[in-house]
Parts: sequence; C-alpha cells; structure tokens
Amino acid sequence: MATQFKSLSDFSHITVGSAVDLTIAIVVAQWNAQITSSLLEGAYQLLIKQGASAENIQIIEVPGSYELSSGADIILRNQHIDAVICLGCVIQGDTPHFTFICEAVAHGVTQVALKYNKPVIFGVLTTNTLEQALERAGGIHGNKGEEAAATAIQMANMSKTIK
Ligand code: DLZ
Repeated sequence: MATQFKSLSDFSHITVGSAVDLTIAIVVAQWNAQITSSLLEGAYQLLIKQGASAENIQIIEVPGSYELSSGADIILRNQHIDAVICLGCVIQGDTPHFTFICEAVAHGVTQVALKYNKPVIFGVLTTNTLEQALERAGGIHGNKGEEAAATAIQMANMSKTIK
C-alpha cells in the first residue's frame, strides 16, 4: 500500500508511494539557477524521503529549459531509468522568447515520454515574475520540484505495475 506523503506542499491530489526500487533521472536547467537549484533540492529530498537510494538518482544539467527534452531523450536512449524529472524555470521577459521556450519544452517532454513509454515529468515553472517563481520554489506555494518528484514516483510505480 502506498504511503501518503505530506509536507509544506499539498500533495493530496497525488498518491506518493515508495521510491525504494526506482531509478530516477533529474534533468535540471541552469538558467534561473537560483530557482532551479531549489527545485532540484526539493525533488531530490522527496525521492530520498520516499526510499530512493542516492546511487539510483542521477542528476544531469542542461543549459536551459529548451534543452530539457533533449536531456531526457539522451538519458532514456542510453540507460535503464524508470522516470525522468525535468526541472526548469522560464520567466516572462520583454520578447516572445517565453512563449517559444514554454511551448517547446511542453511538447518536447510529452514526445519523449511517448517515444520511450516512460514517465517524463514536467517540473517547469512558467511565471510572469521572479517573485512568483520564488513562491513556488520553496516559498508560500510549495516546491514544484517536490511535486514533480511525487508525480514521477506515482507514474513510475504505475508503469511497473501495469503490464
Ligand atoms: C534564452 C533563454 C531565455 C531568454 N530565458 C530563459 C528562461 O527564462 N528560462 C530558461 O530555462 N531558459 C531560458 N533561455 C535559454 C533557453 O532555454 C535555451 O537554453 C537557449 O535558447 C539555447 O537553446
């Protein structure tokens, strides 16, 4: 039976089970590193709390959120991984760059998940301001990285269970 996890974030919509037998990759963007490092910390600590061993958690850095899906593809092409967590933060600027990056990463993550038939989790903050991002990276609105890790555990266990 899955163990329910409670923290500052509200995961009542997610059934967080055990990560004991899971191999997980975290692909994290270097852009907005102040935010993505907090997302990474949140995701990593949740995986450990749910029983994952450090040797079974691989962390890969990519330059920006645009490269998250390529990073996930490279990992899944070369290694046995139960789920990939993509972490990034795109903040609205003065140009249409925001829209291009957000759409590309959302589509890319979905495509990689379907290509390899593995959970690839969209742990990307898309905010109007840095303040909104901070609120969702360990602030008053929780930590998107923790939520992404909880989703990865649920989906990986589901994927292993259903044959
Ligand atoms: C270029 C760019 C810009 C303007 N903003 C962000 C951002 O807010 N968050 C993010 O993760 N990455 C950003 N990038 C970098 C792109 O994701 C990508 O790394 C470059 O366009 C090179 O492909």
